[in-house]
Amino acid sequence: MKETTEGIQRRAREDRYHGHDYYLVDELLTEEHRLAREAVRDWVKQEVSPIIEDYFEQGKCPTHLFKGLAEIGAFGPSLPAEYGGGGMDEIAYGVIMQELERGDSGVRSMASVQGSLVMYPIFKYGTEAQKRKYLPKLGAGELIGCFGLTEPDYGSNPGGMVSRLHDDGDAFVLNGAKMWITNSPVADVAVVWAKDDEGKVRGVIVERDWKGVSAPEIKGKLSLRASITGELIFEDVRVPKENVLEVQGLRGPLSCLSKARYGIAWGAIGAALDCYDSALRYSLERIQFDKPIAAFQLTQKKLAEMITEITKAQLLAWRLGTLANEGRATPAQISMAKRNNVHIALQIAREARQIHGGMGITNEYPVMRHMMNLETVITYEGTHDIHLLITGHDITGISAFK
Ligand code: TGC
Ligand code: FAD
Repeated sequence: MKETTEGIQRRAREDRYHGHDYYLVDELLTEEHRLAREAVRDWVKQEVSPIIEDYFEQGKCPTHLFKGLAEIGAFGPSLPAEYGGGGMDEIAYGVIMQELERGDSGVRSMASVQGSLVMYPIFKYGTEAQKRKYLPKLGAGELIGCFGLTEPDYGSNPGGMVSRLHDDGDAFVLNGAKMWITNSPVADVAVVWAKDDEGKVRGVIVERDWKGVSAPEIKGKLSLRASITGELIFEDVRVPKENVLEVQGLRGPLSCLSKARYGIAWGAIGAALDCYDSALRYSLERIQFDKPIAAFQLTQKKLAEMITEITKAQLLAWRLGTLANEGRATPAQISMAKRNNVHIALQIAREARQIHGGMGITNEYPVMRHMMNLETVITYEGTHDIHLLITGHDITGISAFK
């Protein structure tokens, strides 16, 4: 029986997502990966899908989800369990990010920042005392963290940063400002990168309630609206030396970015899958000229190209995951996957929106939200063009940044 437009609209907000696996990539996953994915998919259907459109519309971060994200093991899935992580491998980490971003890129961001940009640097470069003090609480969602690298005048070029750590005996005095910091207005701790008196980049753990720290929210975002973004302002903040991380140079923050970019390479496939899933279903249900629009060649071209790009991205992510598990994934390989997978996700979101016609611009369907979110994802953690230049540098040996 032909379904009415009203019927389609009523059912649109139900989360009827199921995964798509054209090349049977699932067979390359372990039982543990599949179990992790099912658990996160169920959680997203129960906790994220029913609320996300409203939070996005209101421009509010669903901060109540931090606890649930901790419970499903989304914070540092591949970090050791004794330090608050999930004790799983890099593919499990990727699969979890994919399911979260299937729900919303902002929710995936909540997990990426906490796990890869706050817990990871403390795990990798922290002293034992720092690890014991911060990691279990971060892993449990009892503390919220943020990562301060970008500055108002230094985005793609973080090496130019002007924030300063001045040595003052038993403490460093931190001055400067960070911009575009995910979670900063709600964070309890921040991993902050600034230059010391010798001009070397150093990382410090800063607590929100220390004197001289403020974190005003950045308003007016039309993308990633269900994620909270702010500044970090430091005015003569005394950072005890016990809160300094044991790494020097730009490779400190950039190595954390590698960890997070890897998660985004998987995550963006989730947003693409949700758009494809919605477009495929809509095209089979929507009747024009007495036929489902899926019967038209032009619609089939869009859908066929979507699943082709998704399949290629899934294989890229899986191979990257196996290399990461062996400790062989290079930063440039991660850049290639982040760039490609976010790019195809954004293209798929745009095509899916077309397939939904006018309904595609409403929040009855997830595609426009994903599309708007992906404009951030293609910019943060290194822009689309910066990742291209990283590949260019890697294959030619010549840096074209400067
Ligand atoms: P360059 O000379 O190339 O490198 C300096 C040192 O760092 C090493 N390195 C890396 N190490 C590990 N992982 C990586 N990905 C690395 N990339 C570089 C490099 O080997 C070198 O080490 P050493 O020991 O020889 O000193 O540095 P450069 O100044 O020329 O810059 C290179 C460039 C442009 C690629 C880099 O600055 C860059 O990636 N820029 C993009 C900035 C960026 O991605 N910012 C992201 C901010 S955080 C964010 O967006 C979070 S969003 C969170 C969310 O909500 O999900
Ligand atoms: P710019 O660096 O000014 O770039 C503008 C344009 O110039 C881009 O198209 C870029 O590709 C191009 N460009 C720059 N340099 C070159 C070059 N050498 N060659 C060719 N083209 C070039 N940062 C954090 O530290 N922590 C966070 O938690 C965080 N969260 C974020 C959340 C959101 C919602 C957003 C939007 C950003 C976030 N960022 C965060 C910052 C993000 O990483 C930066 O926005 C990004 O790195 C780009 O920097 P920029 O915005 O200053 O752009």
